[in-house]
Amino acid sequence: MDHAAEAMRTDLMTITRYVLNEQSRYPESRGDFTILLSNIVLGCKFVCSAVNMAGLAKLIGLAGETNVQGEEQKKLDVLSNEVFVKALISSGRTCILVSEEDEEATFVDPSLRGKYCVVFDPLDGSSNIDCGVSIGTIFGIYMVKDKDNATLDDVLQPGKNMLAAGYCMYGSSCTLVLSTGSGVNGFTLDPSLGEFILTHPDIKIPKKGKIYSVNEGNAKNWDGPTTEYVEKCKFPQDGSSPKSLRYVGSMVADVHRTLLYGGIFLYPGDKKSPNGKLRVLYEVFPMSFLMEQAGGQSFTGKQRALDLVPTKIHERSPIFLGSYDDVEDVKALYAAEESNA
Ligand code: AFP
Repeated sequence: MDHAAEAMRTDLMTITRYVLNEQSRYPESRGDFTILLSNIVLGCKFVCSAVNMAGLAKLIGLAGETNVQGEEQKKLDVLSNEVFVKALISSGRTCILVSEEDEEATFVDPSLRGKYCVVFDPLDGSSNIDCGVSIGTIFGIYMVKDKDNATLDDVLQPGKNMLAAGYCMYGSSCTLVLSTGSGVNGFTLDPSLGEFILTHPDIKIPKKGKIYSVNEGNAKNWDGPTTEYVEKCKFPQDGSSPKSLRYVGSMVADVHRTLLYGGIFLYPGDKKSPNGKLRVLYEVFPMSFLMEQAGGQSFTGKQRALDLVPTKIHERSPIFLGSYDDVEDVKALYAAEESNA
């Protein structure tokens, strides 16, 4: 028997243990972040189990149907939002919540307030639920300046001010990818234990990739640099092989693949939607934070994505993120366009 291997296999690094280890590096820490994170993890486990049941939705009445008992059931994205909002408020560690599902930010009752602001999309890619494609939850965490005088400005901050960001992907397995500002780690839910176990330590994105990921159906409205970049992916002029195209249409799945295999994910602005489709606070920022922490880059077409200062909670921005060299190529095309203007 290989005792060393056996010891590794039985020495499980759960996400809670990982965060507690991180916390012990800061003697002044009182465990607030660990408590907040365990409530986020609870929300992810709930959504994971609900998503796994989605195929049975017609039978048991999930997804806005009436179930066999004649009760109205909530749609999965609405249900997921309620679970996250309640878990976050009851943690006693949050002050402001911004959810993709809610038009207004939620200011937590002063008696339950803590120091963190959480921006999140409880179920991103929800139009994919009915066909069983991977979907996910995306979140970012800021620190409030003064919890007794919290204002929207506490969340309208550049992404570089986030303390932590992550996503949970509900796919063939349930994977939570997290960065607390010192690298990126991936944890996979072991359903028999009900625990997220560290399976992808210290994720680094390849410096250059072989895959591009974009909704090419929008190509007729793209600007010059995007059109030129995608053309170069298909017909490279430097002797390299063309890149492969992969596009799920579910940001968490497309970004997860990009993070692990390398390449670039783009949702550019176009003539119809100059700011693209994706939301700054709970899509662009958390994914950009993770990309940078994994050694990649994220660019809006004008600037580093994490430097953007949002003025509205549901603001959108074009986004190009992924392997360092691939994003560098996009930046060069935008710089060339600007110098020709
Ligand atoms: P849904 O939540 O409506 O499915 O949108 C998902 C999403 O916001 C993001 O996850 C995808 O990357 C992007 O939209 C896909 O958009 P297109 O369908 O326009 O390609």
